[in-house]
Amino acid sequence: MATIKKRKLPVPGVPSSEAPSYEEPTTPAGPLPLKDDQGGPDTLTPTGVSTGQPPESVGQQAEFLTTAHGARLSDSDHSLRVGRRGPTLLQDHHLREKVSHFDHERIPERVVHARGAGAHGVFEANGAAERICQAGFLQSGVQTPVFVRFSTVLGSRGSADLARDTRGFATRFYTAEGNYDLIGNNIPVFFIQDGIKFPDVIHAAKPHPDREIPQAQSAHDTFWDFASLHTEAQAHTMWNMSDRGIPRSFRTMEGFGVHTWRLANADGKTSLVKFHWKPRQGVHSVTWEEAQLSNGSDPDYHRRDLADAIEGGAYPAWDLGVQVMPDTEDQTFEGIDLLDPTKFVPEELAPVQLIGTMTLNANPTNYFAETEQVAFNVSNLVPGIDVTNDPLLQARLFSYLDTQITRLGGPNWNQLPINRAHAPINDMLRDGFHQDAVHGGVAPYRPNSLDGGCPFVAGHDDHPFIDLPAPVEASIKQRAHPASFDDHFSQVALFYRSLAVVEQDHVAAAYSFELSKCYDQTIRERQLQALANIDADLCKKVADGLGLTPPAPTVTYEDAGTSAALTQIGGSWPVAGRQLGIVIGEGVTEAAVTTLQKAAQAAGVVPLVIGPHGGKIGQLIVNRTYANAASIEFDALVLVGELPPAPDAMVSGDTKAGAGSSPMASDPRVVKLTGEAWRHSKAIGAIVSGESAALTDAGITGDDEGVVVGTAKQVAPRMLELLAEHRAWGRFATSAEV
Ligand code: HDE
Repeated sequence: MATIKKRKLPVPGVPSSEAPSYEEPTTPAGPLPLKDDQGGPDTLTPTGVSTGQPPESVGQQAEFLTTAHGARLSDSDHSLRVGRRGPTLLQDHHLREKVSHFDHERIPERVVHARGAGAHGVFEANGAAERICQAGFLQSGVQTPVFVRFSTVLGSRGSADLARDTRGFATRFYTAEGNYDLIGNNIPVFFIQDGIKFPDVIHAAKPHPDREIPQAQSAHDTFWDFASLHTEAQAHTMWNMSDRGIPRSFRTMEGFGVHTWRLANADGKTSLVKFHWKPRQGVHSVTWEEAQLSNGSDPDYHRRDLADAIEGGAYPAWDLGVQVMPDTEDQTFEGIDLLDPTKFVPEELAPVQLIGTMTLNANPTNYFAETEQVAFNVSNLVPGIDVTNDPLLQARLFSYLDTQITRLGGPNWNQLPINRAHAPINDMLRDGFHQDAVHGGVAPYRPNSLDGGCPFVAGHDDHPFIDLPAPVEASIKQRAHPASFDDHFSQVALFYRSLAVVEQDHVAAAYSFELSKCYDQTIRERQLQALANIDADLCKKVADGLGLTPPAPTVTYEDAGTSAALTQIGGSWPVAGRQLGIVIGEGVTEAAVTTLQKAAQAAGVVPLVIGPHGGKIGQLIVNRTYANAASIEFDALVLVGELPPAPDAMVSGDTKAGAGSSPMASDPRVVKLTGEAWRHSKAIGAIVSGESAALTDAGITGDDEGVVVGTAKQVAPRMLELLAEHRAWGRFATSAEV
C-alpha cells in the first residue's frame, strides 16, 4: 500500500487533492495526485509479483481524453451525425463505446452484506500467538497489509447505514503465505446452526417478495415468522435487538470470528479458538431515535464516519484476540458445544488473549475497484489455521467462492487488483473470462516434464498449507444435529441479564417496536412465547408494549449466569475522531470558539462550527448552518453566547423545529438541535455569563447531568471528559426508577 502522508485538515471531507479553479481548466495536465488519505491495493502482477509502481499507475494516465484503446479524442459532447440535425451514425465508435460501457457499469450486488465501506491498514502481531499458531503473519513483530470491509447484512447497496442489523467485519490479511480472510460479524453468535438454512433466514429477513418492502429492516412479518418458529435464531436476534444492532460507528464495534477455528503451532499441536477484534475506541452505540434520524438526514453516517476519521488522522485500531480452548475429542468447552455457532464462550470462562493490533490508515482510492470488487473467501486460509466441523462454517466454505463467479463475472476474480495475493501464484488454473495473467509454458498439468516439472508440490520444509489431521468419528450418514444443539435459550438469557438496566430497556423497546410493525397477531404471540422462555421480565415489558398478555415459559434450563464483558456502559475511551458541534450566533466572542477549537483539535476531536448562515462570522469559518446541521452529527454540543432566531428562521411555523406560535428567545432550530442532544444523553455545554436562553428554551438547566455552563476555559476540558464516557448515562430514565 502507498506510503501515507498524514495531513491535518480542519474538517475532513475534502473532495480532491487540489482546490478547483472557478473557470473550467483548459491547459492540458495529467490527473491530480491522490488525496493524502487515500491508498490503493499494492500494485502486483496477477501472479503476485510486486511491480514497484505507485497506485496511480493503475489509474487514468496522461492529459488527453482517449478511447478505451488509447486514441486521443477532440470531442466527447457531440455524437457523429448527418448534418447538424441528424440522424446519428452507427459508425460513431466513440458514442457506441461510451454508452455501451456505461450500460454495463453495474455488477450484481452481494446477495447479503451489499452495503459496505472499506479501508486499508496494517496488522502487527505481538508474538503471543506463536505458541499456538505457526502462521507467519502471527509471528512477533511481523507487519501485514490488510483491507477491511464493514457492512450491514440486509439492505441493498444504497440502503441506509443505521438499520437495526448485524454488521459484517471482514478482514483480509495479505500475508507472505497467501491471503488469509477472517470474515466475521460484530455479533459473536449466528441465526442458524447449519448453513443449509442460510437461504431460509435471509429470505425471511429480506423485504417481502411481493412489494419489496421493508428495505434493510427486520421489523416485518416474514422475519419474525421465521425467528419465532425457528428458536435457534433467538440468540442472534437478542443481540440485534440490543444496542449492538445500532453501532455508533464501525470504529466502535467489536468483531467476532463466530465459528471455532483450529490452529496448529510449529510442532503440529492444535488448539480450538474463537477470534475477537477489540476496538481501542470502545464499544458504543447510538440510540434508536438517533438511528432513525440519521437514516433520514445522513444515510451514509457510518461510511462517512470511517472515511472522515481516517482522513482526519484519527486512525481506528483494534486488538486481535483469541479465546483458546483445548482441542478435545468432543470439541466442547465448559459445557458449550464449540461447533454450535449460536453459542459463544463467555470471557470469564476463557479470557481473550491479545495477539496483535490492526490500524486502519488509508481510505480506498476507488470504491468500486476496492470495496465493491473485494471478494472475501472463507477458504482463504494459511498454514497453521484450519476449519472445524461447525456445519455453518462448512457451508460457507462452498458459498463464498461460488457467489463470486456470478458477482464478479467469471472464475478469475482472484486476479482483480484488490484480491491479488502478496505471494507468488502458480495455480495451474487457466483461461476463463477476464484472464489477466499471460501464462507461458505448455503444461498446466501435473505431473509434466515438458515444463520442467513445474509447478512442484511443497515438501514439509517448504511450509505448505496443512489440512490438519482431525479425527472423524465412526458414524452413519444422516441429516440430523447433535443433542447439544437443542438448547436455544440459556445463553440468550445470559446475554440479556448481563446488560445494564438502561440497555435492557432498549432491548424491550426494540422488540416492542419490531413486533408492533408486524401485521399478524399470531407472529407477535409466537415471539412473545420465545421471550417468555428467555426472561419473564423482558417478556412482560414487550407484552405491555403490544397490549398482550405475557405467556408462561414452556421450557426449563440451567441458569447460565452473567458475563460482565457484555455491557457497554462504564469506562472512559479515546475521543479522537469524535465530532463537537459549536453553535454560534452573530457577534459571537471569537476567542471562546477558538479556545474550544484548539482544545478539541489537540485531542483529535473534530470541531464543527454551526452558524446562522454559511461563510464566515468574523474570522470564524462556519462548517454547518442552523438549517443543515443534524444532531446526529455531533457527539457533544456547545452553545456559545446568545443564539437568537436567524433571519431565515420561521419561528412560528418552522417545520424542522416544530416550533409553536409563541416567539422564542433562541433560534428554533438550535433549540431542536439542543433538545435532541439532550434526549440522546450527549454532553452539552453553554458558554454564557448567567443563564443560557437556548438551554432554557430546550428545557435544560445548567445543573443537569452532562451539562456544563461557564467560560470556554472551564467548558472545554469538561466536554472532553464527558465525551470520553460516550454518554451522560444517568440522563436516561430507566424502568428500574419507574
Ligand atoms: Fe456470509 N456470505 N454467509 N456470513 N458474510 C457473504 O459472500 C454465507 C455467515 C459475512 O464484505 C457472501 O462475497 C452463507 C456468517 C460477511 O464482502 C455469501 C452463510 C458470518 C460478509 C455469504 C453465511 C458471515 C458475508 C455474499 C451460512 C459471520 C461480507 C457476498 C453458511 C461469521 C463480506 C460474498 C464482504 C458475505 C454466504 C454465514 C459474515 C453469499 C451461505 C456465520 C462479513 O457468499
